[in-house]
Amino acid sequence: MRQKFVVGNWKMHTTAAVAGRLTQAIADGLGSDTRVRVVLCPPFPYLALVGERLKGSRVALGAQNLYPAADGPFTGEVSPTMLLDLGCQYVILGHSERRHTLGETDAFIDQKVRAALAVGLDVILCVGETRDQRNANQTEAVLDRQLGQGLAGVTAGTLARLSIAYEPVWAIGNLSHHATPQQAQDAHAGIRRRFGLLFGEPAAQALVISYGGSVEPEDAAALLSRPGVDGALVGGASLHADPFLAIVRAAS
Ligand code: G2H
Repeated sequence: MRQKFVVGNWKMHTTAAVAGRLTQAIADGLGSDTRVRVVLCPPFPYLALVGERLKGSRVALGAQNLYPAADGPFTGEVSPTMLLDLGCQYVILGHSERRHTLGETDAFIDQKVRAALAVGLDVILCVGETRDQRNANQTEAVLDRQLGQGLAGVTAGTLARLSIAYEPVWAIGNLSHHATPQQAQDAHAGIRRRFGLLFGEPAAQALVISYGGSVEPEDAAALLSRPGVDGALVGGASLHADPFLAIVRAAS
């Protein structure tokens, strides 16, 4: 039985004041309920502040990115151990905004996954096809490629610290075009099949696969009740406590 997983990805939003208030409201709203694993991923500058507010709560801290080196002349970048120092347990890697807006390749994402796992961070690896790729029936091929290359550095010993987020690019931040529960279920089944080929059936059955792409409280229950949809990676709706808490409740 896979525990449901809900992650708030704040992207490049909030201020210090808003981040503090939002964290407090979410931690208070969740109380001691541990049915769903919950993670907040604020922007880098607010990690310490959010981590401080999360102390004693059941919510874990995650980052939205890292640079795959221990240290060195990488101006503006943040290393895996710096994230650990700040109290992060999780890191989101391969998000489509980094793939498509910032030009990250599968090979670079592979390096990041290896670097994160090597220091003990839990990785949330995002995969997903564009609208054109879906229309050209390339969804499966794209997901296979992103998984094959993104998971090249994953070993049996690190499998338990990995989850996948299926985020169809055409559904992100696009309330009029989110994936239907059936589309999510089908894609998740394909990801789990592929994962089974790479790591074996028991690992595939244990793998947590979340859906991301304009998840809102109104559609969360329908998505999260589908077989194989184990969680939600939530962007816009995680920027206010009430909708985010409603999504967590829908996952319970
Ligand atoms: C997809 C998601 C969170 P949103 O990017 O990663 O954001 O829910 O705003 O589409």
